[in-house]
Amino acid sequence: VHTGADEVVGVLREAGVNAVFGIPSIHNIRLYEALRGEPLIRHILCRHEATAAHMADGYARAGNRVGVVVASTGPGTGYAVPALQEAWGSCSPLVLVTTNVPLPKIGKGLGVLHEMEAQDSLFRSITKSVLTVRASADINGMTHEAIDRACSGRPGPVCLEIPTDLLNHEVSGQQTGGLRDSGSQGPIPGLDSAVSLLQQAKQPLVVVGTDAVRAQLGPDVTRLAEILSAPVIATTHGKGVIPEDHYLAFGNAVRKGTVREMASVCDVVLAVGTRLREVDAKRRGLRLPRLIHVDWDRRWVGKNFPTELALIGPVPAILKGLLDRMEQSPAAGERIQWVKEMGERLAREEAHIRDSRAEPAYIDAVREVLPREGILVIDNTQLGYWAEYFYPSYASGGLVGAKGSSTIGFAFAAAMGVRLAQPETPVIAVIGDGGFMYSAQELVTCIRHGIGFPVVVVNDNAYGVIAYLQRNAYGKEFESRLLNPDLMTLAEAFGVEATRVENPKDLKQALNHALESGGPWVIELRRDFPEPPFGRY
Ligand SMILES: Cc1ncc(C[n+]2csc(CCOP(=O)(O)OP(=O)(O)O)c2C)c(N)n1
Ligand SMILES: [Mg+2]
Repeated sequence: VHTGADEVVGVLREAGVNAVFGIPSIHNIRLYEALRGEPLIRHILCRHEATAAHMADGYARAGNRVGVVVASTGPGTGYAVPALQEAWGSCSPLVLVTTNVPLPKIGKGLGVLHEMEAQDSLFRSITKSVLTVRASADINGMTHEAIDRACSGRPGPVCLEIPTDLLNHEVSGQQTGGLRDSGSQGPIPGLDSAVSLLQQAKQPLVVVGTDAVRAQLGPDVTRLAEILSAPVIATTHGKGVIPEDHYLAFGNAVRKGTVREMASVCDVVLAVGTRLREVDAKRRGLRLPRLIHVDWDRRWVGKNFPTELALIGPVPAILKGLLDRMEQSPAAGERIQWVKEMGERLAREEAHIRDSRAEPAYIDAVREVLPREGILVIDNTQLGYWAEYFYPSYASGGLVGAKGSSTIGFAFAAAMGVRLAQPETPVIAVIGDGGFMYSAQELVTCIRHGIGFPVVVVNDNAYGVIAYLQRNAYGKEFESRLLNPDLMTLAEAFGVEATRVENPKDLKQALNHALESGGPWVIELRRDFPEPPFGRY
């Protein structure tokens, strides 16, 4: 018989989903039975729902398509919460397909197996939608709807909850679904005002972020910046939207020194494909003059920066509209001269930092072994923070981080998903000893499913950044030093190759070796990076 579970899997297949990540359970076993019969969808069997969802997140970000996590009622669903929060903050299109107790028992508090009353409320603040199926006839349409909502406009996670009995019930044939066309819209008000503001500016500046990556705005942003002779700064996720060796690319928007000064000298700012969240922009002291904010909706407009003009609607179409109307400004020559001078200043500033700090040499080792289109996946660890400032990204989405929620334990699992979505692209993950131990169990998943890439575990035997904060605030550390297992033995126990390195040269060699092997590889970098770059640079 054709059941609700078959219907879900059929819709996933139709939508082009070719991998799902999850853990089976009594409530979703009918879904697993449907997956068993579906040769076009690969199931990645995970060892925790949080890491499963991080994998799906990495897969979604790198593949620019929906990532699907399969979990089960109660604990299985609950374990996915922080990972969905990360996807939410990072605008990553995920669908969590989960279950609930049988429909007649929902909300009754009967003490049913796995029952979590108001399970849907877990996700209300960290998803675009929670779709709770309550009739078999809705399964097809709501599964389509979940994928559509996750991917349309500003992408983000969606929770699709189906009571376990409805997965087992027979459904009659195909119901209609189909993806909505979310692209067509009327004229965007404000386009002409934006053009004249930019045209008349003495010196415009462009800011890009996560949404510019998701909407693949790179080529159009670069063209617009070139027409305007406007420098481009980026939030961490936006690094590489314009390749960072382009003469208009000025790296992370929150750098002090030249970048900050530049932002304060510019008189008009075009923010496109960035929410300008506090954590990405304002928190580190970025100040913006007259601001034009191009975004999918009004949610973020004026939240952290006073906004002179908001252009709201499909961001790629608005950007095209600006490009169509924009002419080379008469001031372009002068602007280019100034931008080039600022570029030289930034290069001198960086050279000076490189001379006085140890950290950039490790970042360089990673950069040197990865091709331009390679992907670096960073966790919230000291060397990761340094990469946010000093890793030049040459490709949109070339630097993937857990900046949506600033969780730890993301990078290793997310890199697995990245690798599956882009099997031809070299991938490196960098994670701390703290973060790695949230996810090390997935080493076995790498072996089981043949997922190979190097993971650099920066081992300072500490929740290092917390120790740094404690030293700064109280002059003393407390409960931030860690006792770790031997990482070589740990990797070996999982059947994964491992190397220990202590300097940039050996790191580079180990990375090259691991990338050539194509297999999973734990590279333990034994090094204490005692401070993040934020305070100083
Ligand atoms: C899930 C979660 N728990 C706790 C934190 C707080 N936190 C932020 S960084 C950090 C330390 C991370 O240690 P490690 O991964 O070893 O990186 P290091 O700072 O030592 O470089 C902690 C505990 C967090 N961000 N996310
Ligand atoms: Mg550490």
